[in-house]
Amino acid sequence: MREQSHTRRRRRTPVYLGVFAAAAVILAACGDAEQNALDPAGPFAQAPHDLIIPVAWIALAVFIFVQGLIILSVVRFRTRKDDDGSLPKQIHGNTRLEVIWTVIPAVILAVIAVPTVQGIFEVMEEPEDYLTVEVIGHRWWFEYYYPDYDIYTANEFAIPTDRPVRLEMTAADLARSPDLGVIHSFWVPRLAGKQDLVPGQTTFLNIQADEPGRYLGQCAEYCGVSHANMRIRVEAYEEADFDAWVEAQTQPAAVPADGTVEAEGRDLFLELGDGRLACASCHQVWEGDGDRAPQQGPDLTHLLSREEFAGAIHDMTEENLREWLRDPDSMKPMQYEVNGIGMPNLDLTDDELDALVAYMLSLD
Ligand code: HEC
Ligand SMILES: [Cu+2]
Repeated sequence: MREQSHTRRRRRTPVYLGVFAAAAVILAACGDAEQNALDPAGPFAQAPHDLIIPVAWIALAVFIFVQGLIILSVVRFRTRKDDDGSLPKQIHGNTRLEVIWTVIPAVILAVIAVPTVQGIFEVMEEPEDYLTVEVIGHRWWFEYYYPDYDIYTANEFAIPTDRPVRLEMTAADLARSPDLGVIHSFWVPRLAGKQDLVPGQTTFLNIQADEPGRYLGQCAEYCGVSHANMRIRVEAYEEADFDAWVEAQTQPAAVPADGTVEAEGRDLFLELGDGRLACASCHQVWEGDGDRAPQQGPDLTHLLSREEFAGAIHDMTEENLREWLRDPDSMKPMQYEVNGIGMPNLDLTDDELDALVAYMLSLD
């Protein structure tokens, strides 16, 4: 009997070793991550962080205590050579023990609940002197609107350092696009916790960065085929640099001079012909007339001011833009033909591609 269990255990050991090795490799990837909630960069990320750490220590103490007891009993009550094979003393229920192991965790949880609930209210509160940025979750990209400056942008957005920014968030619904309204979640771990974007509702999230720099995040609520291709980039600038960014973004797009290939691209952008949807029916390039307005696709007025496109998954290079216009689905699965979501393949000819890419590259 004992022999048998011994051989079985020996044969299984390599499997466990494999699992541990895999876990070690996967966990090693967690080091040096840019999306690291354990490396808060502002007060709204600091508050939850200051709770996570003591709670983790308490959890570690409980873990060591419980595992210690398990190891102790395994060693202390193991089968010995002189064992006569009889069953150990059978115990069914022990009221005192059960009360103890119910009351202690209940007390720990009750104590942790006090600063947790307090902290939730604190980070949700409307801060003083904040900047408002409206966030709309689309499949599969984030749109940003600054009501104070009438700026639209996508994927990447700028904030001033040392000033709270209050995000007023919702998700696109049928009123805005054929998006069919799904829930997304905004998560930039170094700036704040997660908050859902819900169609037809407004949710709020405060973020703030103490130091200038780039803070990365992504959609954290499964929202369809390109959920994993829906990233967030926050550029935090010192006040003067932020003002310069605002100044640049509020400028209308330059209209290319007549007779240039860029001007040809602009004509195609407004009117593609052959019954194809115009780019301008989904995208805006604001040239200074009237108000800017939300569209089905990202605002392209200052496309080149962003370093990445399509949910911030591709570098803003000529080759990438060309491939995007030639066959968007090859760059990011959207299945426009199936559900009308995302960017369609417009069967552009090589000449049309040349002109449109030149025009896109002029939108700085
Ligand atoms: C039916 C609507 C629609 C049409 C027509 C359309 N697009 Fe798009 N486009 C989109 C959507 C939606 C996205 C965002 C896709 C994503 O990132 O998930 C997009 C993304 C883009 C981007 C990347 C923008 C960024 O910052 O991420 C560029 C550039 C672009 N389109 C250019 C064009 C051009 C040029 C045309 C015309 C040849 C065109 N689009 C036609 C809907 C459209
Ligand atoms: Cu999403």
